Amino acid sequence: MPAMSEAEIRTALTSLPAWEVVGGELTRQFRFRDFVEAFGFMAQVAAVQEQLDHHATITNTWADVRLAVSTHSEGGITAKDFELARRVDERATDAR
Ligand code: H2B
Repeated sequence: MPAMSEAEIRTALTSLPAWEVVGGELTRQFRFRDFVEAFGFMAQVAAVQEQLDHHATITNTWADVRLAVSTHSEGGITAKDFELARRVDERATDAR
């Protein structure tokens, strides 16, 4: 799964409006009602990551969760990062 070009990334981002590219990674910030909701979400993200064998950097402060993902083996953003983002968004219904 090769790294995507900037044009390919721009196109893919149109279907994931909450995500943006920061520092060469696909990123999104989530805000939940409290830490318990944030942690429950992170547990779901962990399961998705294991299913896909693809892992984001997860940063948590109380009700805030930030995900940042790129494909290390390709040195860039690939379709697999976007697949993870889509699967995560399905589980973030309580986020804003
Ligand atoms: N996650 C991410 N984000 N990039 C990778 O290249 C990657 C990964 N590689 N998770 C996987 C695991 C690899 O190390 C295993 C052995 O498949």
